[in-house]
Amino acid sequence: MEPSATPASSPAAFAPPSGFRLLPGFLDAEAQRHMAAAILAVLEQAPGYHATMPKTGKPMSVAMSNAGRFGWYSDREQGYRYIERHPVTGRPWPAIPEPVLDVWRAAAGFGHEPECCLINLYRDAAKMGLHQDRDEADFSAPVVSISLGDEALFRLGGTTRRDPTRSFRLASGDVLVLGGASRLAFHGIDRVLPGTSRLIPGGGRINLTLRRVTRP
Ligand code: MD6
Ligand code: FE
Repeated sequence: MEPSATPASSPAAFAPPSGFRLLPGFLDAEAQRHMAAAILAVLEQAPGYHATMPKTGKPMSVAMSNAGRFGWYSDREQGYRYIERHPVTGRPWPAIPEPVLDVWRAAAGFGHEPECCLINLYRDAAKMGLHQDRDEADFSAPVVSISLGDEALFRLGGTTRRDPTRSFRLASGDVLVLGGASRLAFHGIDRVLPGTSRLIPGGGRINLTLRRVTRP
């Protein structure tokens, strides 16, 4: 796919790193409803929390939770890491719902199951700064992401922070794969477009990112 143009001030041509795949409309409306219900059930067991930035302790605007053996977490003292229990309830994370595993099996092209499903919940003006996913032990497995609910402006760059970036819309049901060279591409969410979907009760957007954490 060809990402749409960014502001004309963009200093250099943008080419998505290889291994980047956008699968628009991967989930139909019924599959989206089914998956949203499964994720809301996970959130009942493992409520969203606001992780805090390493060193500064500034809370992230996105609420997070996890399913799977490992959950991604961050706080001021110990920074970004994976933990095996919910930071507030102390319970192990719920299992990754089967329909979510099915997306990984179909899209990842990797012969081992994911170990983490990070749930990002965007309400109101929540956004996510440009980052790399690099807290995992092995970058040979891709990261597979699933978007549910309101549309978002996703920004994708290269493997250094200075590389040119492009933004494009992610809609409910879209699946994105960062594999190969794009596995370590910088990316973030500039903003969510409120009212573009009715999938999530109370509005907003849920993004699921599926990863391997350990080496198989
Ligand atoms: C989001 N996504 O879509 C944030 N990371 O809300 C990510 O941070 C992400 O979509 C790695 C691979 C795919 C992603
Ligand atoms: Fe990410």
